[in-house]
Amino acid sequence: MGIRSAITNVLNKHYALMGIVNVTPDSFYDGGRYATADAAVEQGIRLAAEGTDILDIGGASSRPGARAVSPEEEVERVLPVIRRLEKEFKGPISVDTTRSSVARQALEAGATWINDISAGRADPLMPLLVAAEGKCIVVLMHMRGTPETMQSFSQYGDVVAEVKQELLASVNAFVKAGVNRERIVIDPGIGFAKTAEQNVALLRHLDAFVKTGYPVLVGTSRKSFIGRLTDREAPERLWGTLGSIASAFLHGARIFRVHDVAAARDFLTVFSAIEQPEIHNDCNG
Ligand code: PMM
Repeated sequence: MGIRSAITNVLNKHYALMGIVNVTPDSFYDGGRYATADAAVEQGIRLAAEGTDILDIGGASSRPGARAVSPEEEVERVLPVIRRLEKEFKGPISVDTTRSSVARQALEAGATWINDISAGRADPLMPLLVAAEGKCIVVLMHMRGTPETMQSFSQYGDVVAEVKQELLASVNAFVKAGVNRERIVIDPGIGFAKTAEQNVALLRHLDAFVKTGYPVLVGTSRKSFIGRLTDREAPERLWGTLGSIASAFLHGARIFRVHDVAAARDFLTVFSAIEQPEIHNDCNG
C-alpha cells in the first residue's frame, strides 16, 4: 500500500476518528484509568468495537504543567500495549510521543503513525527518523514550550496567523529532511499554549489550516475551553465536545481525536449525512 493510500484509506470515509488510549497516571481526563497494560489494551479493544479508525497510544501526559517522564518509562508504558493491540486491531496504530527513540521502537512494534505534539521541536532527530523510516504517517501539532511551560507562552498578536506560520515552519523541517508531504497531517494544537478564547478563534478559522492542503486533525475532546464555555468538569464535557466536532467538521477538519468513539461516530454519521449528502447514498431521497 502506498503512502497516499495509507491516509486516504482512512479519509475515504471523508473523516476519521482517532480513539485515545492514555497509558498514564496523570492525563487530564482518563489519567490513571488505563495506566496498566491490561487496562489500556482493554480500552483499545473497546474503542475498536465502537468503530475507531485509528488508535492513538500515549505514555506521557501532556496536561498543562505535566512533568516529563523518562524515555525508559515511556517505552515501558506504550510498547506492550502497542504489541498487543497490533494483533487485535486492523486499523492504524499511532504513538503519541515527542521522542524519536520511543517512536522508532513503537514503529518496530507495529505502529504506523507518529503523533508528535511538538511537531519535531522536542527532538531534532524526529524529522530524520520519519524521513529514514519512509512509510509512517506523521501528525504535527502546534505547541509552544513544553506541557510543563506552555501556559506561559500564550501571547499572540494574530493567533491564527502565528500558529499557522509556526506550524508550517515545523512542517518544513520534515519536508526538508526528506519526508513526503503526503505523509503529513497537521493539527493546530487546541489547548496547547492557548487560552480558551484563542482555542475558539483557531476553531472558527480552521479554514486557514485546511487551505494548506494538509489533512487537518483536531483534538478538542473534553478540553478545558469546553469547560469554560459550559461550566462543566471533564466528565460532563461530551456534549460540548460534539459541538466542537460539528464546527470543526464544517470548517474542514477531517480527523477527530476523541475519548468517546461511539458518541462521536454516531454524531458524525448523522451530521455528515445531512451536511455532505453527496458522500452518503444510503438515505438520500
Ligand atoms: N491533545 C492531547 C494529547 N495529544 N495529540 C494531538 N495530535 N492533538 C491534540 O489535541 C492532543 C494530542 C491532550 O489530551 P489527552 O490528555 O486527552 O490525550
